[in-house]
Amino acid sequence: MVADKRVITLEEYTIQKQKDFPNATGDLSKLLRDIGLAAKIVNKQVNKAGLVDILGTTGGNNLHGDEVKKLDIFANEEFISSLTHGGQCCGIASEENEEFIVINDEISRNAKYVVSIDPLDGSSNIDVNVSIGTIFSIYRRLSFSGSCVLEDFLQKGTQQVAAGYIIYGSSTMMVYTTGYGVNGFTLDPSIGEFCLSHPDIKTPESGKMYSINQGNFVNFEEGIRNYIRYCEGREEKDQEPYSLRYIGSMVADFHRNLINGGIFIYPKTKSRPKGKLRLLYECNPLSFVAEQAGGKASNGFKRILEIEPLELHQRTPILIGSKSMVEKAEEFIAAGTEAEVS
Ligand code: P6P
Repeated sequence: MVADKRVITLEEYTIQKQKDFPNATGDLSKLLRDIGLAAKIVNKQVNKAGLVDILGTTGGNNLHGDEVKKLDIFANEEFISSLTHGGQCCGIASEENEEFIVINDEISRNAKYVVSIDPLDGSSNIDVNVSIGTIFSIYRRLSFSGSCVLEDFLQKGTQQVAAGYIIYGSSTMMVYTTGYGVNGFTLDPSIGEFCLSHPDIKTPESGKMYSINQGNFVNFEEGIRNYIRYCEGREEKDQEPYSLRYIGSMVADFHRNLINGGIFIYPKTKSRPKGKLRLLYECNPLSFVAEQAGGKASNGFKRILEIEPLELHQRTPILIGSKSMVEKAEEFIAAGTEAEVS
Protein backbone atom coordinates (compact mmCIF):
# COMPACT_ATOMS: atom_id res chain seq x y z
CA MET A 1 0.00 0.00 0.00
CA VAL A 2 1.39 3.41 -0.89
CA ALA A 3 2.14 5.31 2.28
CA ASP A 4 -0.15 8.25 2.75
CA LYS A 5 2.00 11.17 1.60
CA ARG A 6 -0.81 13.68 2.15
CA VAL A 7 0.39 16.64 4.18
CA ILE A 8 -1.12 17.22 7.61
CA THR A 9 -1.95 20.86 8.16
CA LEU A 10 -1.69 22.60 11.55
CA GLU A 11 -5.49 22.70 11.70
CA GLU A 12 -5.82 18.97 11.00
CA TYR A 13 -3.06 18.16 13.47
CA THR A 14 -4.61 20.13 16.33
CA ILE A 15 -7.98 18.47 15.66
CA GLN A 16 -6.39 15.01 15.49
CA LYS A 17 -4.48 15.54 18.74
CA GLN A 18 -7.57 16.89 20.44
CA LYS A 19 -9.10 13.38 20.16
CA ASP A 20 -6.38 12.15 22.56
CA PHE A 21 -7.89 14.34 25.27
CA PRO A 22 -11.55 13.43 25.90
CA ASN A 23 -12.12 16.55 28.01
CA ALA A 24 -10.63 18.87 25.41
CA THR A 25 -13.04 21.59 24.35
CA GLY A 26 -11.07 22.62 21.27
CA ASP A 27 -10.32 26.07 22.71
CA LEU A 28 -6.54 25.54 22.76
CA SER A 29 -6.63 24.18 19.20
CA LYS A 30 -8.50 27.28 18.08
CA LEU A 31 -6.04 29.52 19.95
CA LEU A 32 -3.07 27.85 18.23
CA ARG A 33 -4.78 28.32 14.90
CA ASP A 34 -5.36 32.02 15.69
CA ILE A 35 -1.60 32.34 16.28
CA GLY A 36 -0.95 30.50 13.01
CA LEU A 37 -3.24 32.90 11.14
CA ALA A 38 -1.44 35.98 12.48
CA ALA A 39 1.90 34.34 11.65
CA LYS A 40 0.84 33.87 8.02
CA ILE A 41 -0.15 37.54 7.75
CA VAL A 42 3.07 38.73 9.40
CA ASN A 43 5.06 36.38 7.18
CA LYS A 44 3.58 38.00 4.08
CA GLN A 45 4.85 41.41 5.19
CA VAL A 46 8.24 40.09 6.38
CA ASN A 47 8.78 38.46 2.98
CA LYS A 48 8.26 41.72 1.12
CA ALA A 49 9.69 44.02 3.78
CA GLY A 50 12.18 45.45 1.31
CA LEU A 51 9.43 46.37 -1.16
CA VAL A 52 6.97 48.29 0.92
CA ASP A 53 7.26 51.16 3.29
CA ILE A 54 7.48 49.11 6.47
CA LEU A 55 11.23 49.02 6.62
CA GLY A 56 13.08 51.46 8.71
CA THR A 57 11.96 52.79 12.02
CA THR A 58 8.92 54.57 13.34
CA GLY A 59 11.35 57.03 14.84
CA GLY A 60 10.17 55.92 18.24
CA ASN A 61 11.58 53.62 20.89
CA ASN A 62 9.66 50.97 22.82
CA LEU A 63 9.38 50.98 26.58
CA HIS A 64 12.73 49.25 26.89
CA GLY A 65 14.44 51.94 24.86
CA ASP A 66 14.90 49.63 21.86
CA GLU A 67 14.51 51.39 18.52
CA VAL A 68 11.12 50.34 17.10
CA LYS A 69 10.93 49.08 13.54
CA LYS A 70 7.69 49.50 11.62
CA LEU A 71 7.38 45.73 11.19
CA ASP A 72 7.52 45.40 14.97
CA ILE A 73 4.41 47.53 15.26
CA PHE A 74 2.66 45.72 12.41
CA ALA A 75 3.39 42.31 13.93
CA ASN A 76 2.24 43.40 17.39
CA GLU A 77 -1.03 44.78 16.02
CA GLU A 78 -1.60 41.66 13.92
CA PHE A 79 -1.15 39.19 16.76
CA ILE A 80 -3.28 41.30 19.10
CA SER A 81 -6.00 41.52 16.45
CA SER A 82 -6.00 37.79 15.70
CA LEU A 83 -6.04 36.84 19.38
CA THR A 84 -8.75 39.41 20.15
CA HIS A 85 -11.05 38.27 17.34
CA GLY A 86 -10.36 34.58 17.98
CA GLY A 87 -12.25 34.69 21.27
CA GLN A 88 -10.04 32.12 23.02
CA CYS A 89 -7.87 34.53 24.98
CA CYS A 90 -8.84 37.02 27.70
CA GLY A 91 -5.54 38.89 27.89
CA ILE A 92 -2.18 39.51 26.20
CA ALA A 93 1.22 40.53 27.57
CA SER A 94 3.37 41.81 24.72
CA GLU A 95 7.00 42.87 24.56
CA GLU A 96 5.75 45.98 22.76
CA ASN A 97 3.24 47.02 25.45
CA GLU A 98 4.17 48.21 28.94
CA GLU A 99 0.91 46.95 30.48
CA PHE A 100 -0.96 43.75 29.68
CA ILE A 101 -3.95 44.06 27.37
CA VAL A 102 -7.39 43.08 28.70
CA ILE A 103 -9.67 41.60 26.04
CA ASN A 104 -13.08 42.46 27.36
CA ASP A 105 -15.65 41.65 24.68
CA GLU A 106 -18.45 39.33 25.81
CA ILE A 107 -16.88 36.23 24.25
CA SER A 108 -13.24 36.75 25.27
CA ARG A 109 -13.94 38.10 28.75
CA ASN A 110 -14.51 34.59 30.08
CA ALA A 111 -11.97 32.81 27.87
CA LYS A 112 -9.69 30.51 29.84
CA TYR A 113 -6.30 31.42 28.34
CA VAL A 114 -3.85 34.32 28.47
CA VAL A 115 -0.96 34.77 26.02
CA SER A 116 2.48 36.33 26.50
CA ILE A 117 4.20 37.20 23.24
CA ASP A 118 7.25 38.74 21.64
CA PRO A 119 5.63 39.58 18.30
CA LEU A 120 8.85 40.11 16.37
CA ASP A 121 12.06 39.18 18.13
CA GLY A 122 15.39 40.06 16.55
CA SER A 123 13.84 42.99 14.72
CA SER A 124 17.20 44.77 14.45
CA ASN A 125 17.84 42.19 11.70
CA ILE A 126 14.80 43.15 9.60
CA ASP A 127 16.58 45.66 7.36
CA VAL A 128 19.48 43.29 6.68
CA ASN A 129 17.35 40.28 5.72
CA VAL A 130 18.35 38.03 8.60
CA SER A 131 15.85 35.54 10.08
CA ILE A 132 13.56 36.89 12.80
CA GLY A 133 10.83 35.31 14.88
CA THR A 134 7.71 35.43 17.01
CA ILE A 135 7.75 33.74 20.45
CA PHE A 136 4.57 32.89 22.36
CA SER A 137 3.50 31.36 25.66
CA ILE A 138 0.00 30.24 26.67
CA TYR A 139 -1.29 29.88 30.25
CA ARG A 140 -4.63 28.97 31.77
CA ARG A 141 -5.90 32.06 33.64
CA LEU A 142 -5.91 31.87 37.44
CA SER A 143 -8.69 34.45 37.90
CA PHE A 144 -12.14 32.89 37.59
CA SER A 145 -13.95 35.26 35.23
CA GLY A 146 -14.26 38.84 34.06
CA SER A 147 -11.20 40.90 33.19
CA CYS A 148 -7.87 39.11 33.47
CA VAL A 149 -5.45 40.32 36.13
CA LEU A 150 -1.65 40.61 36.43
CA GLU A 151 -1.39 37.35 38.37
CA ASP A 152 -2.76 35.49 35.33
CA PHE A 153 0.51 36.38 33.56
CA LEU A 154 2.93 36.05 36.47
CA GLN A 155 2.92 32.24 36.52
CA LYS A 156 6.02 30.02 36.55
CA GLY A 157 7.04 28.54 33.21
CA THR A 158 6.12 25.09 34.51
CA GLN A 159 2.46 26.21 34.30
CA GLN A 160 2.54 26.84 30.56
CA VAL A 161 -0.20 25.02 28.66
CA ALA A 162 1.56 25.54 25.32
CA ALA A 163 4.49 27.52 23.95
CA GLY A 164 6.42 27.93 20.74
CA TYR A 165 7.78 30.19 18.08
CA ILE A 166 7.52 31.11 14.41
CA ILE A 167 10.79 31.58 12.53
CA TYR A 168 10.62 33.73 9.40
CA GLY A 169 13.70 32.36 7.65
CA SER A 170 14.61 30.55 4.41
CA SER A 171 11.23 28.97 5.06
CA THR A 172 8.66 29.98 7.65
CA MET A 173 8.10 27.44 10.41
CA MET A 174 5.87 27.24 13.46
CA VAL A 175 7.33 25.06 16.22
CA TYR A 176 5.35 24.43 19.41
CA THR A 177 4.68 22.09 22.30
CA THR A 178 1.63 21.44 24.48
CA GLY A 179 3.70 19.38 26.90
CA TYR A 180 3.57 16.19 24.81
CA GLY A 181 6.64 16.63 22.59
CA VAL A 182 7.62 19.24 20.02
CA ASN A 183 6.35 19.46 16.43
CA GLY A 184 7.40 21.72 13.57
CA PHE A 185 5.12 22.95 10.77
CA THR A 186 6.47 24.53 7.59
CA LEU A 187 4.38 27.12 5.76
CA ASP A 188 3.50 26.01 2.23
CA PRO A 189 2.85 29.34 0.50
CA SER A 190 1.15 27.56 -2.43
CA ILE A 191 -1.73 26.52 -0.16
CA GLY A 192 -1.25 29.04 2.65
CA GLU A 193 -1.10 26.34 5.30
CA PHE A 194 1.42 25.32 7.95
CA CYS A 195 2.12 21.63 7.22
CA LEU A 196 3.65 19.08 9.59
CA SER A 197 7.30 18.79 8.49
CA HIS A 198 9.21 18.03 11.70
CA PRO A 199 7.20 15.57 13.85
CA ASP A 200 8.39 14.85 17.39
CA ILE A 201 11.57 16.99 17.34
CA LYS A 202 14.32 15.72 19.67
CA THR A 203 17.36 17.95 20.19
CA PRO A 204 20.79 16.20 20.16
CA GLU A 205 22.26 15.49 23.63
CA SER A 206 25.33 17.49 22.58
CA GLY A 207 26.58 19.61 19.72
CA LYS A 208 29.52 21.49 18.29
CA MET A 209 28.14 25.02 18.19
CA TYR A 210 27.87 27.69 20.83
CA SER A 211 25.99 30.97 20.47
CA ILE A 212 27.00 33.96 22.56
CA ASN A 213 27.84 37.60 21.91
CA GLN A 214 31.55 37.12 22.51
CA GLY A 215 32.01 40.88 22.11
CA ASN A 216 30.87 41.10 25.74
CA PHE A 217 33.67 38.75 26.88
CA VAL A 218 35.30 41.24 29.28
CA ASN A 219 31.90 41.90 30.89
CA PHE A 220 31.04 38.25 31.56
CA GLU A 221 31.54 36.52 34.92
CA GLU A 222 34.63 34.29 35.24
CA GLY A 223 32.69 31.03 34.90
CA ILE A 224 31.26 32.09 31.52
CA ARG A 225 34.68 33.25 30.34
CA ASN A 226 36.13 29.86 31.31
CA TYR A 227 33.31 28.05 29.47
CA ILE A 228 34.07 30.15 26.35
CA ARG A 229 37.74 29.18 26.65
CA TYR A 230 36.56 25.53 26.88
CA CYS A 231 34.47 25.99 23.71
CA GLU A 232 37.54 27.43 22.01
CA GLY A 233 39.51 24.29 22.93
CA ARG A 234 41.80 26.06 25.37
CA GLU A 235 40.68 24.47 28.63
CA GLU A 236 41.15 20.75 27.98
CA LYS A 237 43.74 19.31 25.56
CA ASP A 238 41.36 16.69 24.07
CA GLN A 239 38.54 19.21 23.63
CA GLU A 240 37.95 19.89 19.96
CA PRO A 241 37.08 23.59 19.47
CA TYR A 242 33.39 24.31 18.87
CA SER A 243 32.09 26.67 16.19
CA LEU A 244 30.75 30.03 17.27
CA ARG A 245 27.45 30.85 15.52
CA TYR A 246 25.67 34.00 16.73
CA ILE A 247 22.98 35.51 14.54
CA GLY A 248 21.70 38.12 17.00
CA SER A 249 18.19 36.74 16.60
CA MET A 250 17.36 34.39 19.48
CA VAL A 251 14.74 32.40 17.58
CA ALA A 252 17.18 31.74 14.70
CA ASP A 253 20.03 30.70 17.00
CA PHE A 254 17.69 28.62 19.15
CA HIS A 255 16.11 26.84 16.17
CA ARG A 256 19.46 25.90 14.62
CA ASN A 257 20.68 24.53 17.95
CA LEU A 258 17.39 22.67 18.52
CA ILE A 259 17.77 20.81 15.23
CA ASN A 260 21.56 20.35 15.05
CA GLY A 261 22.58 20.48 18.72
CA GLY A 262 24.26 23.43 20.41
CA ILE A 263 23.96 25.94 23.22
CA PHE A 264 22.72 29.54 23.29
CA ILE A 265 23.88 31.73 26.15
CA TYR A 266 22.84 35.25 27.06
CA PRO A 267 24.43 35.66 30.51
CA LYS A 268 24.40 38.59 32.87
CA THR A 269 26.95 41.31 32.13
CA LYS A 270 28.20 44.31 34.08
CA SER A 271 25.73 46.55 32.22
CA ARG A 272 22.90 43.99 32.33
CA PRO A 273 23.21 42.30 35.77
CA LYS A 274 19.87 40.49 35.22
CA GLY A 275 20.62 39.53 31.63
CA LYS A 276 18.87 40.97 28.57
CA LEU A 277 16.26 38.41 27.55
CA ARG A 278 12.73 38.40 28.93
CA LEU A 279 11.43 35.60 31.13
CA LEU A 280 7.74 35.64 30.19
CA TYR A 281 7.77 35.82 26.40
CA GLU A 282 11.27 34.73 25.35
CA CYS A 283 12.95 32.46 27.91
CA ASN A 284 9.96 30.54 29.35
CA PRO A 285 8.42 29.54 25.98
CA LEU A 286 11.74 28.51 24.42
CA SER A 287 12.71 26.67 27.62
CA PHE A 288 9.44 24.69 27.50
CA VAL A 289 10.20 23.72 23.90
CA ALA A 290 13.83 22.89 24.73
CA GLU A 291 12.90 20.63 27.67
CA GLN A 292 10.14 18.90 25.69
CA ALA A 293 12.72 18.16 22.98
CA GLY A 294 15.10 16.63 25.55
CA GLY A 295 17.24 19.72 26.07
CA LYS A 296 17.80 21.95 29.10
CA ALA A 297 17.41 25.61 30.04
CA SER A 298 18.68 27.39 33.16
CA ASN A 299 19.83 30.75 34.42
CA GLY A 300 23.13 29.08 35.31
CA PHE A 301 21.88 27.88 38.68
CA LYS A 302 18.13 27.22 38.36
CA ARG A 303 15.72 25.77 35.80
CA ILE A 304 14.26 28.69 33.84
CA LEU A 305 10.75 27.22 34.18
CA GLU A 306 11.02 27.34 37.98
CA ILE A 307 11.83 31.08 38.16
CA GLU A 308 9.08 33.03 39.95
CA PRO A 309 7.95 35.95 37.72
CA LEU A 310 7.56 39.19 39.65
CA GLU A 311 6.91 41.56 36.75
CA LEU A 312 5.79 41.34 33.11
CA HIS A 313 9.07 42.37 31.49
CA GLN A 314 11.40 40.64 33.93
CA ARG A 315 14.81 39.74 32.50
CA THR A 316 16.89 36.62 33.20
CA PRO A 317 20.27 35.23 32.20
CA ILE A 318 19.77 32.09 30.08
CA LEU A 319 21.71 29.02 28.96
CA ILE A 320 19.55 26.86 26.67
CA GLY A 321 20.02 23.95 24.26
CA SER A 322 21.64 20.51 24.29
CA LYS A 323 21.45 19.04 27.79
CA SER A 324 25.11 18.03 28.20
CA MET A 325 26.33 21.41 26.91
CA VAL A 326 24.12 23.36 29.32
CA GLU A 327 25.28 21.11 32.18
CA LYS A 328 28.95 21.64 31.22
CA ALA A 329 28.44 25.42 31.18
CA GLU A 330 26.73 25.23 34.59
CA GLU A 331 29.80 23.38 35.94
CA PHE A 332 32.06 26.22 34.78
CA ILE A 333 29.72 28.82 36.31
CA ALA A 334 29.64 26.95 39.63
CA ALA A 335 33.46 26.64 39.64
CA GLY A 336 33.82 30.29 38.69
CA THR A 337 31.46 31.34 41.45
CA GLU A 338 33.39 29.26 44.00
CA ALA A 339 36.66 30.82 42.86
CA GLU A 340 35.17 34.32 43.17
CA VAL A 341 33.85 33.54 46.65
CA SER A 342 37.07 31.89 47.95
P1 P6P B 1 22.86 41.45 21.57
C1 P6P B 1 17.29 40.66 19.74
O1 P6P B 1 17.33 42.04 20.07
C2 P6P B 1 17.46 39.87 21.03
O2 P6P B 1 16.41 40.15 21.90
C3 P6P B 1 17.56 38.38 20.73
O3 P6P B 1 16.78 37.97 19.67
C4 P6P B 1 19.04 38.21 20.45
O4 P6P B 1 19.50 36.90 20.71
C5 P6P B 1 19.68 39.22 21.40
O5 P6P B 1 18.70 40.23 21.64
C6 P6P B 1 20.90 39.87 20.79
O6 P6P B 1 21.40 40.77 21.77
O7 P6P B 1 23.07 42.22 22.85
O8 P6P B 1 23.86 40.32 21.43
O9 P6P B 1 22.75 42.29 20.33
